[in-house]
Amino acid sequence: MLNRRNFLSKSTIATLAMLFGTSFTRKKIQAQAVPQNGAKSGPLVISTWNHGLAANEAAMEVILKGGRAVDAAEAGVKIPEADPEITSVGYGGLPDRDGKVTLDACIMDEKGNAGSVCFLENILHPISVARLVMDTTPHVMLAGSGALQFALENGFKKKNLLTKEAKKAWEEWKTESKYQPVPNIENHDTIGLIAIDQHGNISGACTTSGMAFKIHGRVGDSPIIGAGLFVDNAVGGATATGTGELVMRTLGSFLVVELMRNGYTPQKACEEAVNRIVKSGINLKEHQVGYIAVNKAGETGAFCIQPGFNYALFKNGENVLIDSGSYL
Ligand code: SD4
Repeated sequence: MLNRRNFLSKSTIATLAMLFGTSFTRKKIQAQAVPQNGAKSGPLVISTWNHGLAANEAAMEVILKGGRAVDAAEAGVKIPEADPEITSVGYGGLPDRDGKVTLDACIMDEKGNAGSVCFLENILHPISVARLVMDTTPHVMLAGSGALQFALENGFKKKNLLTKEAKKAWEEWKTESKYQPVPNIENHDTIGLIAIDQHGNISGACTTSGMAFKIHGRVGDSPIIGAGLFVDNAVGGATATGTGELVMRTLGSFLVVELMRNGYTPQKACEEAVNRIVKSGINLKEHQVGYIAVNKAGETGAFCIQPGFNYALFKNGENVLIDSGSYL
């Protein structure tokens, strides 16, 4: 299970590698991370939590090969989706209260196209199913058994996503069966990632196994376009993590992008989106919500309700983990 020590060791390794320039990839990246093709900013990848470091690496690799931001975003979030140690995304994710791992994911490209799946079971890469919904159907969102049927028809294979460790955690939870969201632990670790490619185009992806031990059938903010993720190539992109219900009620990522459209910096826009939640009068101590955002100029921002949220930023050849500012 992912814990604070893992958080530290992964980020420390990344930071050391960066400082001493031992990574060939990073040297190559440093040389190329400048605006090209008339873009307003250099390539950039920003994503939630410490697992964003590895996701950013995979995404930047795609960008530096000349790939589109949408391909980068998909490739990036596939890393935590496949990692069994990450108990809040894809394989290894903590199940719902019935012991089923159910997945939510969405993706948006630079043309405003969007694809999404929710309440999907037994598929290793829900983000790639969301991508296929976007690219090959007239729809935006497929749910549950319909999403699974669509995936299988398109060559995805069924996989049991419930690892031994996640099953054990569920069995322990069942002894009390008490649902109490706790901020900044494994049940609030969605990966949301926004990428800007060498052409200055912006795209994003968001994927999660959602709240641990949720009611079977519960869908969070992550697959909802405008809640868990929103991108407008003329303005910027934003993505959310945390208690999905609070993000859905305020359509948080759309709000952040609209605020940026109206002149807010990414930082101020994230702060205002958190303020909307704060003003609703919820018990702040019981919840975490974090936003990250980037605008067309490559300026970034992040804000959350309470300390503990961090994000990975790959910019100017450096991939670093940064602590977000918080309301509390
Ligand atoms: C959800 N927002 O399903 C997701 C959970 C999350 O980090 O963010 N985990 O509500």
